[in-house]
Amino acid sequence: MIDEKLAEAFNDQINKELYSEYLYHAMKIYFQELNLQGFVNWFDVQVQEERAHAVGMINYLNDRGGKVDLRAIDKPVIEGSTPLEVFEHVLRHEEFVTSRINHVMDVAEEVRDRAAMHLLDWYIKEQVEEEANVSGVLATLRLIGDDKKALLMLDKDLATRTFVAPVIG
Ligand code: OFO
Repeated sequence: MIDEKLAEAFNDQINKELYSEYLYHAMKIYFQELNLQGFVNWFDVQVQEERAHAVGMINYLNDRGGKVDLRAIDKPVIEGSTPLEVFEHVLRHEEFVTSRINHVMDVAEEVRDRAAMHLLDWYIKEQVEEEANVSGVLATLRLIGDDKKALLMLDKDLATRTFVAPVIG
């Protein structure tokens, strides 16, 4: 049976992952309105990944005999009004999520739950990848500046991203 304090940390993180899904849905709609279909695809993959992250924790908590407590998801608010600013927001958000996953790991260490630490190792590695992915797009957007042609080339590139269901744990 999982420690109650750790179960609470997981429940809080499940809410954060579902919020991420919701936020990226809002950003997907932002790019739909700009008719940048490659960006739409990039966020669609992001939405699916966040759902998988949440479900991974829900299933884990359930397997460990913890009570899954789904909470209200905040209204997503996009900070910024240009593609560059939106991606700056994505990076800030992922850095925040990384800090929250680290917090769940801190609790797992405190209650000496080795099985949970093993699972959380996967999430910590995943956050490294998340931040690297976003930083890559952000760097290109900074190079692009106001060049519309270059923006359309990036859009084409982002259209090739595909969702691969993660094997969590
Ligand atoms: Fe779940 O990694 Fe992004 O937020």
